[in-house]
Amino acid sequence: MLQRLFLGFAPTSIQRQQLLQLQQSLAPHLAPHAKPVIQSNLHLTLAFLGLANPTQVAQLLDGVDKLAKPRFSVTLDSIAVWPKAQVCCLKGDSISPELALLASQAQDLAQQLQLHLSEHPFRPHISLFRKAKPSGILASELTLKELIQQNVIQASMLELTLAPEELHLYLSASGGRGVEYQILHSWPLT
Ligand code: 3AM
Repeated sequence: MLQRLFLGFAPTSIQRQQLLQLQQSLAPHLAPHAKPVIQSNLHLTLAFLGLANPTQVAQLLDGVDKLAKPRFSVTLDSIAVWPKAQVCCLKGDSISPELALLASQAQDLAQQLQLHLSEHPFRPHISLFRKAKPSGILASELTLKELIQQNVIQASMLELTLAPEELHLYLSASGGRGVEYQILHSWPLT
């Protein structure tokens, strides 16, 4: 059986609430067909791995066990709509050496195991809406600060900093309620 997998990090429950508020503030500025990511699915992808067979899953678990998994923090402070992916996301531009190491190791492991290889360099982001198209005020990338100045979002949120304690292996499963992400395995960051 093949499983659709990715490695990523989870926001805290307080951050999920903040992200929900952000979605609510941004929704009126996106076309109606843009679909908010459900709260339980909000995450930051380290590496999308695609479909893995049981042997690859076993090798992946073993491979991630052996990686250096340093703690890091990443600050997300702008909103972008990526036209090709049709995603509206909260993103950051600054990547610490620890996060860069995690991302490059994940890509190396994906390559070794013949899993999906990303065509883009790692871009830290949390997807907020799918099927989103750039338009209106969201036609170009704006910082949260600029969105506050333009009264699009509340003044309470200038940025979001994730400092995860764990790296998760997620299963992306399609069911009656749409796509749901399930944590299959977690590793502490040290
Ligand atoms: O929500 P984000 O962007 O963090 O976009 C998908 C999502 O990432 C991405 O993997 C995460 C979990 O589904 N994804 C899905 N299919 C993909 C593909 N073919 C993909 N990324 C790259 N190529």
